[in-house]
Amino acid sequence: MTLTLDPVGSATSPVTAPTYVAPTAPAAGSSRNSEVNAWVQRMAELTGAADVHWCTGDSAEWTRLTAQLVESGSLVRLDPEWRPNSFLARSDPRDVARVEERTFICSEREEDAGPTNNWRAPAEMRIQLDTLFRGSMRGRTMFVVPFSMGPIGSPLAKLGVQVTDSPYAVLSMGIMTRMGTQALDQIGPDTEWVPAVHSVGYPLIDDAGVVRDDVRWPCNDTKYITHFPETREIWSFGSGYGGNSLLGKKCMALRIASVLARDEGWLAEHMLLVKVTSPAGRSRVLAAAFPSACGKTNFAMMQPSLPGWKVETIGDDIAWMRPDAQGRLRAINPERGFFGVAPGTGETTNPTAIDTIWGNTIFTNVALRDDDDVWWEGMTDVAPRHLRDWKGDDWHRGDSSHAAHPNGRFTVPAEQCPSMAPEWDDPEGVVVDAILFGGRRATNIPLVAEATDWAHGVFMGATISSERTAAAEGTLGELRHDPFAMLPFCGYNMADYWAHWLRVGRSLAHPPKIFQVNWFRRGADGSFLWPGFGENSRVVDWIVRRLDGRALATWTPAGHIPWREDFALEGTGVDEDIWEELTAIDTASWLAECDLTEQLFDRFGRRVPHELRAQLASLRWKLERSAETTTADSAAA
Ligand code: GTP
Ligand code: SPV
Ligand code: MN
Repeated sequence: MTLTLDPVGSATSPVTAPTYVAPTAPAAGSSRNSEVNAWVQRMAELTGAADVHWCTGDSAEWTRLTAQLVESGSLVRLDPEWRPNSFLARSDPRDVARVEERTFICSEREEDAGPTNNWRAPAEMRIQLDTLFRGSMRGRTMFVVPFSMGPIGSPLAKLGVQVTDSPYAVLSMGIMTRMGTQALDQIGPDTEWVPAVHSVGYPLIDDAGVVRDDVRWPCNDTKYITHFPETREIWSFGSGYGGNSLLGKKCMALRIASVLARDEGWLAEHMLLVKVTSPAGRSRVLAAAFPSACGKTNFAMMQPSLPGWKVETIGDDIAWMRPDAQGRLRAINPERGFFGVAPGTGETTNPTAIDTIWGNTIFTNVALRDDDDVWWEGMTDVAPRHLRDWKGDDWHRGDSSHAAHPNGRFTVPAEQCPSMAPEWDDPEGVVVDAILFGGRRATNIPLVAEATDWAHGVFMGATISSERTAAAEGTLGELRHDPFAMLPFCGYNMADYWAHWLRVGRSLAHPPKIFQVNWFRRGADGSFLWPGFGENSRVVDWIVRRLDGRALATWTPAGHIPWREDFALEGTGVDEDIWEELTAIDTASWLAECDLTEQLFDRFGRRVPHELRAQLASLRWKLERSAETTTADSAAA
């Protein structure tokens, strides 16, 4: 096969130096687990890496790697007074987001991947991967990155080892996971661990021994993000960006973990986790699934506008939830940092994130100010007069192009977030009281609705639709089904996943209540009807009072929505007319949506749980029979 040797940046002319010598085998024995050592050795041989470095995750390693990357031009050191120990990375413009079209689930049987995943036969993919990875790290260091998803030693945590030729991925994994010696020490001779192989696919020496210089952001036009659910392996080739390369995140903590969770009776979810405390001092934990770039980080760090409320952060992207001995759902955040969307993050929308990223942060694909700090759209109301944009080009205020890429991100340790709940790294996790499902919907979906029971809640999750964002390659704004916000992240057949959710619900003596929310409904003029952000605390207030049996609701075919007089609207500027628009359930468009749901279900054929077919039938029946009926009921249901 031929690698696409397609350089970016300037200094790329290859120099002929036929001095390539096969690397010597790495020192074995760095892990107590002999399989880890043997695998590392095999990967070094396969990739032809020049040397192997076992990462410790300590600060000396960070200092050395960042200095090397600054030296080579891959990172820009930000002004140490404004932004201490912080760096800007600019990616290849062709490598800026997850690549769903290039993401594969390689289960033995195609139907186990299901119609919403790309599938390849494992044997066929292995041949492909062998070709791609053979020699892919020539001239480079292969880093061995042991990591724990979840607090070290937690009964809910899982271990993995990533090998990678990207020092940027090493640094990012060091922020996003418990990485290095502490994780490696957890892997004993019989411990389960997930092998994760990553190469940017830009060797510095080709098959003929010709040497070439490195480039600022090495990657390859050929990309494969592949998962083997049966053997629990990850292989990722060609991209250095985000979820494509930080393999602990989407690949391990969602795609592989969802399979482990199915087999072991728990849930691996694309959800934020927050602890909310009412003015009366009672705390509750909410988990919420919103699709990529639809407000999880914002919600997780919310500064409530409602007096007396407190929101504390536990996680902003992934939750692992497991039934406990008391029949409650217990959750941990398996990550230890945030990989947050930068554009739109500002003093008014997310002041907590702004406080969090004071230093020790890697910024990717945002703009650089003349004083060596960062900027992006939405950080301040007025842009600086002059910037270097995310590609490194001159940018002037008023230019029509984006200064920051819409999927530009910050990578920062969770410990720096001032709103972290003390329980955020509790190895035992926290008990979840409510689950929210949301999407980016201009129409139809009300501000908030409560499911009548678990099965109805699962139906709400299964039927999430959302407008596409810049978090993945694809058509922006296009409305698509994104069940449970897991469309790109479920490692097996989505219909089986729905059945698993129903099963877990049945196993819980105290299941969380389920709600659907939508901050993104728009009026006739196209503007958002709901102010969002800190004002979402009003929805939290209603939800928590529902949990306590202290809030009034109106029955609709779509679930129970707030009784307006019992919803804290004062001060939002939302008047009665806007409220009507925000909460309207339009029969005709809901019936049309039922047809789309049926089409979605039909893609899965007989694997769709009958409970969900029954929910759809019941929804249609309710819409047809009782469109205009509204009755107040009390919460005590
Ligand atoms: P991933 O990290 O990609 O999984 O996404 P996320 O869900 O954490 O995304 P994030 O919180 O960074 O979402 C960012 C986008 O949502 C920005 O465009 C925000 O302006 C927008 N957003 C967040 N909360 C609200 C809200 O309450 N109302 C409105 N209108 N927009 C919001
Ligand atoms: C998402 O797209 O949902 C993310 C960013 O959280 S990435 O890690 O790149 O997948
Ligand atoms: Mn995400």
